[in-house]
Amino acid sequence: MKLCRFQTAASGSKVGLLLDEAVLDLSAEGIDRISSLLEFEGLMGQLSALAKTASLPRCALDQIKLLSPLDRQEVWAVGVTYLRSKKARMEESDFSATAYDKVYDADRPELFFKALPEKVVPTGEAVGIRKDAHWNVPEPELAFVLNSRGHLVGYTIGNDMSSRDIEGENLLYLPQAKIYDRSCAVGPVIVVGATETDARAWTILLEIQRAGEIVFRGDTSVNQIKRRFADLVEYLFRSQTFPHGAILLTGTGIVPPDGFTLQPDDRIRITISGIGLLENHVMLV
Ligand code: DO4
Ligand code: MG
Repeated sequence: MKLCRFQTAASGSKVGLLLDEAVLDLSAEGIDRISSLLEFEGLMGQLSALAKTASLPRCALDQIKLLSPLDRQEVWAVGVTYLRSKKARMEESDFSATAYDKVYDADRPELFFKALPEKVVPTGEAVGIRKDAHWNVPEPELAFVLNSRGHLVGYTIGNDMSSRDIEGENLLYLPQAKIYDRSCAVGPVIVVGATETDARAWTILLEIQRAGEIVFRGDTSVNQIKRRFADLVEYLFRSQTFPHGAILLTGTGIVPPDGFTLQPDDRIRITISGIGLLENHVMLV
């Protein structure tokens, strides 16, 4: 089952169930917030029943614009969950290298705040690269969708845009490397009903296009994530409540070569095999 937020030319934001050829408009059932829907007990059963409700309005896919599939959830991220990320972080920094080495093997993961929901960029809109950075990359990541009880109720795709020169200069600059205008994209949909075993079989593919040419292509498997999904969620919810749930980006396992940096107008295409495609172009912010 795929959930989304969308709008039409005539409407504000709505919650929908994405079918092959159309979106079922769940607002006709009084469902107007995706974060509230994700709180339902027996979510899959409820969605299956809604999918069979013939009276629900359908909107053709070419008549809607997809919004990011979150409304009130904070976005957090976990870092250094793939060996590839640990190596890249150690290479880009000098005196902070041991911190990355240690956190990769530590019980406690690296967790950091990434974005407020209203700052998240949906598929089709521009992500940002900072004007004061000269080494910028996308980080294509599986994202957990968590309700307020800390239940992993779905999966989506996240792009943890990052300025590698800023994070490499000094670990204390990490918030500036990670949090700025348009630094986080999430979407296009939330997949409900997949297990950790299903998700670990998925592939993540990153393609970057410049003037119509592919300038970087890389892939990884979700199964390369070193930590158990439940452990990541447990640490995020330790001593912290999320009244509207949260989105957790789970780290990157794809890092372009060191000579590569994003440029304005590049197109970033992130595909996760069980979810779909998150596509954004790049602008200076
Ligand atoms: O420690 C820096 C951030 C790492 C990160 O964002 C990742 O591994 O995806
Ligand atoms: Mg990341």
